[in-house]
Amino acid sequence: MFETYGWSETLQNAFLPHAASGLVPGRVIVQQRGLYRLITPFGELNAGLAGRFAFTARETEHPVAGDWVAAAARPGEGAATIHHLLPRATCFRRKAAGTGETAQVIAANVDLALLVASLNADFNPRRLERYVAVTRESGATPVIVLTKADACDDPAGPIAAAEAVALGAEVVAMSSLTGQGLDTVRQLILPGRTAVLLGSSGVGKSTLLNALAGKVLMATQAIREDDARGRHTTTHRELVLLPGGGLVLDTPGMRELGLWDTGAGLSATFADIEELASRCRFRDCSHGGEPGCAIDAALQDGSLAEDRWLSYGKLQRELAYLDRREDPAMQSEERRNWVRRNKDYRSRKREKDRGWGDE
Ligand SMILES: Nc1nc2c(ncn2[C@@H]2O[C@H](COP(=O)(O)OP(=O)(O)OP(=O)(O)O)[C@@H](O)[C@H]2O)c(=O)[nH]1
Ligand SMILES: [Mg+2]
Ligand SMILES: [Zn+2]
Repeated sequence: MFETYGWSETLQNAFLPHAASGLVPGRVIVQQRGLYRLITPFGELNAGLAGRFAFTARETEHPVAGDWVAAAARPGEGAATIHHLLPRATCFRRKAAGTGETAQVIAANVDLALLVASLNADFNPRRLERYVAVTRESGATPVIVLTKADACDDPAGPIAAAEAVALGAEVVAMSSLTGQGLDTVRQLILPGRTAVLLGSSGVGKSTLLNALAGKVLMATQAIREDDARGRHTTTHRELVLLPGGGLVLDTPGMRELGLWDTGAGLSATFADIEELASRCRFRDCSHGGEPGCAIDAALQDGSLAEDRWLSYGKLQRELAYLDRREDPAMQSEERRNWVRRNKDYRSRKREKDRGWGDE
């Protein structure tokens, strides 16, 4: 039973020193504030952090759903105490809500990120694009899941819009109601592999999990009628073992993942723009009206969508902002340049006043 939760040889090796001190391995399947539920060789145990661990570990090293830990088990009491975090294979991080000063770890050891958006409302390709970037950075594989196909008269438009920002990520249109596309999603979640559901409240993440599980494990709730937004029904993160052997982590809806140092992810998501930029006549082209600028040319002939270019600039600015906060010494010249170029572009476009916010 325990092995089916994704235990591997790498983890076994990392765990060896802890085995010597009498601890057992466990995976965090539920995380609700400071309380954890672990799956261990003794079955499920409720757990808290050992005082010393809570005191010395950095915030980002506190266990989250999906993490593997070394714990002292008290099976008689159905309880355990977490002493160590095992190394993470992948890690989803975002800026903490509000301040943007500290990273918040959302989920760990995730192989596949199901980036969920609803086809009938609140469809925002720009947000999907950022989710794809964050996912690539985390080390997990992004898949765009478009839900509520049954409630959409003309899914072709949104599907094409999603494909345009997916850059290689698979796009699945599905319905948990009719079962359309459900098998496609199911087949992506291989035995022993972990998928996380990410997306706004009300898009149908928990409904999809229930459909995959074949029974109601998570509560779901109708979205509000006045503004078609979700109600934040799911309030904790929970990892569920599917009948087919795959694992799915349900999460509370979030409006924005935010960004946390997506250097590599960003390049993958905007490979086309970076390829274009490499064709500008001048190596240090600011894409601000220089002769032979490939970006300008592409914007003019329409082969590069203006939205996409602006979206790229927005991500670059977020990154530059994070760079400054994270480590002033590591500010990269390249990123500062992009900020400047984008400002140039914006001032030239100001009269059009498209509005920057995307929400
Ligand atoms: N028509 C239709 N409705 C769906 C589908 N999937 C989910 N819904 C409905 O959408 C509403 C919200 O679904 P939830 O699964 O609770 O959404 P969620 O993403 O988990 O929301 P949070 O937990 O708040 O993040 C519910 O009323 C579901 O019945 C679908 O495929 N088709
Ligand atoms: Mg939910
Ligand atoms: Zn240029």
